[in-house]
Amino acid sequence: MRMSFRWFGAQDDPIPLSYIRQIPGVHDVVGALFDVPVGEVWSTDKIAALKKQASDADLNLEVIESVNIHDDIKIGLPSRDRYIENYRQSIRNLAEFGITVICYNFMPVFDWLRTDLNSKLPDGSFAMAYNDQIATSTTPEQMVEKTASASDGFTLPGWEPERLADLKKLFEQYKDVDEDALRANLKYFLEGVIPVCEEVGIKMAIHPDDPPKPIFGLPRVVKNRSDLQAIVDMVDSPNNGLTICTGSLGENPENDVVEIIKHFVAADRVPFAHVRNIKWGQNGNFRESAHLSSEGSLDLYEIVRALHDSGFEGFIRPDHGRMVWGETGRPGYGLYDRAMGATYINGLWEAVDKSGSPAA
Ligand SMILES: [Mn+2]
Repeated sequence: MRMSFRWFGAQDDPIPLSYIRQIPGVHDVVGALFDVPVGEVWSTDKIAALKKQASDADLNLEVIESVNIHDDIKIGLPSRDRYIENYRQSIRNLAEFGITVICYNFMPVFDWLRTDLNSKLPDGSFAMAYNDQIATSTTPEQMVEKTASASDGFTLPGWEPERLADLKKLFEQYKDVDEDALRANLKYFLEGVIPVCEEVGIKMAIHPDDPPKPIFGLPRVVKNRSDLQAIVDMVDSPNNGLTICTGSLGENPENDVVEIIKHFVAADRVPFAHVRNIKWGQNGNFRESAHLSSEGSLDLYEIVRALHDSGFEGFIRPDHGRMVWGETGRPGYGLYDRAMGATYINGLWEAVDKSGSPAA
């Protein structure tokens, strides 16, 4: 297991790499090029610069999150072939610089969705929350506006204003895309990129939908165990992998995250895991919580034990954290609570490892 930490780049992240380097046990940073428009090729110059920033801070950079997928690929428009060709080139370019894992998602239009980015918890900290009733009574336009105004001036991953500028047109384009069509378009994409990944040694790792259910009438195909199974079966290759995000999958109490981990890690399909907790409410509502088992609805000990005992050899990062100790910044991505999460997960891993559990 290698513990990592997400970083949004020198221009866009208030947390310097030198701080990340000081989190015990974190030697890997998860990065991306946020200034490359979705669909364009990631140039070797820009990748080289990112890699150098990491190595200058004494951090490894092997995981990219995300190389985003152009909506034309998800919709299945003829122009997808050009975007897939660009993606293949980005994979080749990333491999040249030692990248081994690419996290991505296949959610139409919107990436993750929360209805409150700054919900106050009983201990005075702030976390992101999802209320199903609010989500279903808000229009997509209102949601974009609401999310932008609550994000403390930061662009949130997946909520890039330029991509969401013409929501009406995007929704119109998706009107005939149901789950089967979206799944077929994902398969078409994977058939295009996995052979390149096999050639250059990169593992693709699809991130689950967050929340794991359809929103605004848009289809979602990465919601549960059977969706994940369908994806690994689309192209039968260890390079066609999954990012197990315990929070995203765990938002649906029907998803048995521990069982999902055991199954797909044993099948060698999990190069990357986001490990965090979630607190269930009523009627599909939830809020994010500290990573500790006792703070949420998921048992992080069982999650880490399942990863360890199944032989997980990939990267882990703590996922969204609360805002604590007066910190401000990009919602979900402050330094302190995520650093506590990394340390907690490292502690669980060490305990499991030394307790005589089967060796990883
Ligand atoms: Mn995640």
